[in-house]
Amino acid sequence: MDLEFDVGKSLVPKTGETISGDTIEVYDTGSSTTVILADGLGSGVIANVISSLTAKSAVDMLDQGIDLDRIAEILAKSLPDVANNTDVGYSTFTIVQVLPDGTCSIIEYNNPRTVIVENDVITEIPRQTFNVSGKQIHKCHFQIQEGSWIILVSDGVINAGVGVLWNHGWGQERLESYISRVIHKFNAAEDLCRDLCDVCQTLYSEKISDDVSIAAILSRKTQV
Ligand SMILES: [Mn+2]
Repeated sequence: MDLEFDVGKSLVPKTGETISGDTIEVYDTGSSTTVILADGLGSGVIANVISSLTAKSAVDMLDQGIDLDRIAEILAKSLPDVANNTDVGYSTFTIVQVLPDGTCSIIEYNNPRTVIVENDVITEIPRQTFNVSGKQIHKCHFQIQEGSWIILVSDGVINAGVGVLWNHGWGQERLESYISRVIHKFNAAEDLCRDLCDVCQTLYSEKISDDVSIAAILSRKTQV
């Protein structure tokens, strides 16, 4: 069965900033769709430059035909260690690639866990962890079907409501249980991204303390 992918994205900068420090890039070749979400350390222009560089170099490498594992390795090697460099050129990233035959690959480096939804139910796919230049890279590889969702979020989503509603913010579990409650209402990726951003803004009580960004992929059967 051939699948096609509806991709949406939504970014809301930290309150007081005009530009998000997160970057989402979508790269579509017709034979694969890749979404990259990078979160640059800090906020505003400097964070944006760093996350753009990370996401755009991933796109450049895809364009050159370099495979995902190698791209993750190159990115991880080129990024500084956050523990040693407090403000220089650090970015996290998530890369999700889907193919028309349903093959899905996820690579995560220091971003929140990508949410996978199949038949409107959150699915846990175990990740394998690899060490690249002292950095922990998480990977998984699995098959999706028609109607599956893959949702990438920055930590600004997980932190929504921090110190206001909850000590540690919305959190991965509450985010996932929210998604599992509402996902059946959505049939466009953009609409889900916008809804999640709206919830984050509400949880932050309109004072967003970290860039919020969400990308979603919805698989559909190819219309013949
Ligand atoms: Mn962040």
